[in-house]
Amino acid sequence: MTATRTEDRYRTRTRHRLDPITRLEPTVWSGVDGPIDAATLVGHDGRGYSVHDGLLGEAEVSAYREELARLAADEDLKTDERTIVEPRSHEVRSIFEVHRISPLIAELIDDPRVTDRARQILGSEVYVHQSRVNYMPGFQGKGFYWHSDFETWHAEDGMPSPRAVSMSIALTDNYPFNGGLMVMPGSQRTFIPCVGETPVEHYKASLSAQEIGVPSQSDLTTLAHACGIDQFTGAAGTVLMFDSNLMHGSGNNITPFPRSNIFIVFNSVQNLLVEPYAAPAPRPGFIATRL
Ligand code: 6CS
Ligand code: FE
Repeated sequence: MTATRTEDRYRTRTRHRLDPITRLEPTVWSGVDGPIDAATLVGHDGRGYSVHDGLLGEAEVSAYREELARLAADEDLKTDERTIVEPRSHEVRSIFEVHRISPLIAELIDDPRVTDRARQILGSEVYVHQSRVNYMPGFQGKGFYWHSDFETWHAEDGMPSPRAVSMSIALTDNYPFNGGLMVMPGSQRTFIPCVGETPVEHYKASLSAQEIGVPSQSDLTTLAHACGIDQFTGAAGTVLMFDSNLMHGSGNNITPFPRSNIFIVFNSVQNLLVEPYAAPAPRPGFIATRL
């Protein structure tokens, strides 16, 4: 039974523009110790993201890379609704709920190197809100326009507060030129409302190319001047942890070098989904886990 909504402190998807909202919640919650050292934690609190080099070893990375190739070649998965293909090449772009599809990737969810970091940042017990593998293939990988994940998870999944953290586990080297993630450091402290009502079954379009729930160019310009833009780079095995409300996006990948990752979102058990704040109906469970 989904809990009913309380007041909406992060109104979005309105007909007219609303001013940016200063976030009330911390970026790093206190109360739970873990493997992240104090300096990294301070950096994450300020910038809204942190880079964890070499979290996975080479042998693990190649095992996950082989798993991604196996999943992409699985004929049944190609027609599964959890599989998103690239708009033009129809190559596999993402596979959602991958922790329930792949026993190997499911092991990551219980790996203390992963889950203890999420508990430490969120200051509570956590659960998987969403998991996916992104292939970002060479030559044809399409990027994602600027957005805040929390804006979508609040509007369409009913996530009350930005008390969730994403972990992007690089399975290939992330260079500045192969569709690497760009982030606006510190932008997690400002919620940017978006104009435009959420269409019915919006996810069927947005997971390929999101047009509703993206900030205006003027709000993005103001935010970029205030925060700057960092480009995430890192070798395979590096983990990027970033706040649910961090403004981020990625360019297309026209190089021969794929940018594949495993993407796991942990939500705090103190932040369970309620009714969507700005959508006709909740998105399916394979995109947003409803406990
Ligand atoms: O809508 C979502 O939940 C997904 N969309 C993007 C572009 N990033 C976050 C998330 O995986
Ligand atoms: Fe995103």
